[in-house]
Amino acid sequence: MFKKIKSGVLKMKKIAVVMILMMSLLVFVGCSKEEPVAAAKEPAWSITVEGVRDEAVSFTDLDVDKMGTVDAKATMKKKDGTEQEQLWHGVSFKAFLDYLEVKDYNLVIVEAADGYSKEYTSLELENEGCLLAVKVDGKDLTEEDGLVYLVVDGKGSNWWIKNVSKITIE
Ligand SMILES: Nc1nc2c(c(=O)[nH]1)N[C@H]1C(S)=C(S)[C@@H](COP(=O)(O)O)O[C@H]1N2
Ligand SMILES: [Mo]
Repeated sequence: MFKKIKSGVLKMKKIAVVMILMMSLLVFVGCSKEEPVAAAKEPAWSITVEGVRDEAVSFTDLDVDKMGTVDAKATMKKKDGTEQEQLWHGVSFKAFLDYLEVKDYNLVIVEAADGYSKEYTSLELENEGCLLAVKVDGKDLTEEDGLVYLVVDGKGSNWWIKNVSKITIE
């Protein structure tokens, strides 16, 4: 009689354990099914980065989403001698270099989709006012503005690059 009750309790315990295992398996399968959907999100823009790995790597808005972004006031010296101050939002160039684990370099070449390009030194780029920007004065940059914009505080307009498409680190 005692034995029967005891084995009944054991049986229920076994069933409970099996049910918990099955439920966790279902949850696990459910989660792993959803992950590839999230990973398939298409980037809005992409920058080819050369000189950091053996092969070129892509840096996109999805990377920016994973990083800490900042706001910075930056002044552009215009051709007519006036200055324009705006509030830019994006990742600092220093944060971009850290993200890609770049330690030593001599020169950075930043190139735009239209072929415009310029060379920079660490002095120009590792300044708080140097960003890869995605917003200006609270507004998302449009395709016309150039979706990702190299902001170089205090420099002339020719230093600022719209639609950055390639960064080469030497
Ligand atoms: N992608 C891209 N960025 C660029 C240029 C360019 O030709 N292509 N010209 C540069 C120069 S020389 C100037 S003076 C400014 C002009 O900026 P604006 O078109 O907003 O006046 O953009 C700078 N950034
Ligand atoms: Mo210019």
